[in-house]
Amino acid sequence: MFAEPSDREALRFGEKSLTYAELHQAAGTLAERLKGNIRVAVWATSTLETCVSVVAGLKAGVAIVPLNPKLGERELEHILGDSKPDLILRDEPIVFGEPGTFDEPGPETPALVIYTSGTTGPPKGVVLPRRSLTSNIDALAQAWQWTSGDVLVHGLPLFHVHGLGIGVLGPLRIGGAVRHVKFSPEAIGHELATGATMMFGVPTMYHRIAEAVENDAALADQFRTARLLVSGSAALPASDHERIAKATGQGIVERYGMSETLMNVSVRFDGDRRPGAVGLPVDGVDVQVVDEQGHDVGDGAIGEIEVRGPNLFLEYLNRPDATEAAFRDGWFRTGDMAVRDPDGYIRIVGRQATDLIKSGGYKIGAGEIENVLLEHPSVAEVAVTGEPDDDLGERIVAWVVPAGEAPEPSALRDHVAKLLSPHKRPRVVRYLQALPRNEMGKVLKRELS
Ligand code: MLC
Ligand code: AMP
Repeated sequence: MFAEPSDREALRFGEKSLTYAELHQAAGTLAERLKGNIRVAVWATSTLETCVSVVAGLKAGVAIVPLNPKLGERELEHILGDSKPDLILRDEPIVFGEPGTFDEPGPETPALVIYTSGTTGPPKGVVLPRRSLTSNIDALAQAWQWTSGDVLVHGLPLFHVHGLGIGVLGPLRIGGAVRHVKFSPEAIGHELATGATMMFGVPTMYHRIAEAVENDAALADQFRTARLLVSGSAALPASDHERIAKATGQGIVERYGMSETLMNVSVRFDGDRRPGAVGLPVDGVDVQVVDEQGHDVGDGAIGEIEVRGPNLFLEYLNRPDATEAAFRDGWFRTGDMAVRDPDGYIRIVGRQATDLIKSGGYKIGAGEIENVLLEHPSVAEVAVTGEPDDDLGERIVAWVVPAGEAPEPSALRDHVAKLLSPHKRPRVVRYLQALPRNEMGKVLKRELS
């Protein structure tokens, strides 16, 4: 699964780094302790220690459940209750003992359990087997001409497939390096100017880079030196794509993925970097764009994306009902709507569910926020929607019918941040006397804008 021990640098977080030899030694030492467990949760702080714990789990054939370090109490309780980890690690001290030898577990062995929001209810645990990761990283290496000579920089969180699945495990399999930074355009630019060759980011990060490089020629030059900038997790606005290309000469490569599928579609390194398009299916992955009956809609028409291939997850943990509902005739139904151009390029145009919000690249279910807001004593009724936002893509809006005197918006924001996660907090709170409803009593969210 991982590149062999050597003196090459594998990981760097600030001042701290590990070579491949050190990584194998540290992860091997911890793996001895983890052997025999089924699932181990890791508080996914942005640290070297988190990466070593994840690699140790994978060496030992244990499934890792990464936890957002800012997880609120309600969401944490759900994830621990659902995944029942045998152990929970947090910034586990790195010990250089024996690297040990470990048999490679079978390809269907669970590797990661990633919690992701749905339209209703609490997040579901996406169980990704080892072959999803290995096949997908290998396909991306080919698509992006990604080699052991590459040094990847990013500032993504380590509890999702973007930052962890491909942003850490990618370089560690390919044999290149990853440098992790606290995100700012300047921190990324500095790394690109001092040896990093490629960057991963969500569109919010590229929006902030676009703003920064337009006003700072020296920073723009740092981005100019990159071999490859990749965007994903949400749609990259064509305007930000063009602003960055103008200021830095870099055409951003966009790719489309999901927790359940890893990366399905991408622009190739030597492909046409067309703003608004995510490119072609990666090697080994079948993609179709279908109507409601599951028939291909043909080029130029809007349909739902369905996916098939070795990249797919095994199941939603403890949710056979949800797993079954996610597939049709062996194809995984993404819920994303797209158009295929005559040359096969895919353009994502939206998603089926109005109750799923993508904010800063995080997927957030309206239902989970509504449920916790209803627990607040000052909230009588509530509906949560996503509104277009230049920076976040979408911002979370809570439409509240107060019980008595209207609460401070900050009280409601803190309530959600504390029970769920800070990124799920409403950025805007609007008060109403009543929610628009149909005769059945269902809230008409499309009328809230
Ligand atoms: C603010 N903060 C609060 C708060 N208000 N904390 C508690 N309570 C409150 N009321 C804190 C935050 O915790 C944070 O702290 C800081 O204020 C700013 O938080 P934010 O406003 O949420 O950050 P923001 O500036 O919006 O972040 C932008 C961002 C972030 C782009 C850096 O959204 C991000 O990292 N996005 C990446 C998401 C991602 O990886 N998605 C991939 C999913 S996988 P502090 O200390 O943190 O500054 C997927 C599949 C695929 O989609 O295809 O890839
Ligand atoms: P998650 O469940 O957090 O893994 O988010 C997956 C979702 O992110 C997908 O279903 C898409 O809606 C969205 N997404 C990921 N990449 C892109 C992209 N390049 N363009 C548009 N949407 C994207």
